Amino acid sequence: MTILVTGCAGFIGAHFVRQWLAAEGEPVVGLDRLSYAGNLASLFEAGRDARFHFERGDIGDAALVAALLRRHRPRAVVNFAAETHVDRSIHDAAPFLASNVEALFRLLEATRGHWAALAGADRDGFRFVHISTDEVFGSLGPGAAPFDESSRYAPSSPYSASKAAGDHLVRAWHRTFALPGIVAVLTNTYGPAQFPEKLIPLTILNAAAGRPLPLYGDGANVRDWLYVGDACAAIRAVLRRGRPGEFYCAGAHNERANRAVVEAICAILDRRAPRGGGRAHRDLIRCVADRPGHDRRYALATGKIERDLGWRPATEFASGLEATVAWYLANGDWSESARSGAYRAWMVPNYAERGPA
Ligand code: TDX
Repeated sequence: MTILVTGCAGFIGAHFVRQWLAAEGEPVVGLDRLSYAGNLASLFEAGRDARFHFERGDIGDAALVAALLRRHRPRAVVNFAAETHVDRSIHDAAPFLASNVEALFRLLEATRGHWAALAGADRDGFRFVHISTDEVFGSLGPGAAPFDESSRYAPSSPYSASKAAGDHLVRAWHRTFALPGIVAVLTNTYGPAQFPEKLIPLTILNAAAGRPLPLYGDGANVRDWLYVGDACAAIRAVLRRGRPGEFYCAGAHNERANRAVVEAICAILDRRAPRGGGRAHRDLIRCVADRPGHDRRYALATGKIERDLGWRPATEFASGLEATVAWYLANGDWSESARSGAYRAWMVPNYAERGPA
C-alpha cells in the first residue's frame, strides 16, 4: 500500500518521509506546493528513493488531490501542509486562513469522496491524520498542569486560530461524515533542516555569523521542545494504532525558557565554533520588542498517547540540541538555499527587527 504525505518538503513532513521509508518501507506519494518554507533538499536521500513519488501542488487543488487519490489509492493521508510561523500570521493572516482552513476543507472533501467509494477492509482501514499544535489551547498559566486532549481551545494568534479551526473541521468531518480523521497535537518541534525563521535555527545561524540574537520581551516565555525524530515516531504511532475521531497530544517533558534555549545554543557554539578574541556568543543576545499576543507558556501531557499508543519522547534536549547545532554547522548549503530566492522575496518585517524593547 501507499500513503499520501502532504507538506512533504516542509520541516516535519520531510523528516517524516525519511523516517517512514527507513522504518516502515511503505511507498510514499509526497505533495507540496514548495512555498517559501518548502525545500526538496530537506528530503535528502529519500528524495531519490524509488519508493517516493513527488507531486508539486496545493492541498486546496481538489482536482489534483482527487487525481492523486485515484491514481495511487493510498491507505492514508497524513497532512503536514500548513502555514506555520506566528510572526508571519501577525503581519498577514490571509495565507493562514487560505491554507490552514480553506485548503484543508478542500483536502477533507476530496479525501471524503475517495474514502466513500472504498469498500470492506480498504474503507475500514483508511486514515486521515492531521498534524496540529499546542498553540490551539492558548497560554498555559504558571504552575498549571500541561494541556491535554480535554483542554479548552483558546488560540491567541491568527496562526493558532487557523490551526484551531482546522482541528474543528477534522473533528466535524468525523462526527458528521464518519471520515476516519485523527489529530496529532505536537509541541514546539526542533531539529535539523528547520526553516531559519523559528527560534532555534534562527539563533544558530545568527550566532554562527556573529549577528544579534533577538529575544522577544523578557525572554522568559516557555516552550516544550520536542525533537523532530520523536515527533515523527509519535505520528507513525498515531497512524498505526490511533482511533478515528481521537486527538493525541505528544508533549516532550522538556519545558525551557527561551533565554535558556538561546544560552544553551551559545554554549555549544562557544565549544564548536569559537568567536575568537575571548568573546562569548551569549554577548550577541538582545532583548527586543515583544510579539503581540505572545503566549507565555506551552506544554503538553503525554498520558493518553503513552497509554494507548505506547509512544513517549526519547531524545534528551542536550543531545538533540547538540545534534541540531552540529547539523547546521555542517550544512551551510542547505541554509543558504533556504535563505535565498523565494524566502527573500517573501521576507516580512520580523518582530525581532523592530528595535529594542
Ligand atoms: O527571534 C525570535 N526570538 C524569540 O524570542 C523568534 C523567532 C522567536 N522567539 C520566541 C517566541 C516564542 O516564545 O521564541 C519562542 C519560539 O518561537 P517560534 O520559533 O517562532 O515558535 P512558536 O511561536 O512557539 O511556534 C512554534 O511552535 C508551535 C511553531 O512556529 C508553530 O508552527 C508550532 O505550532
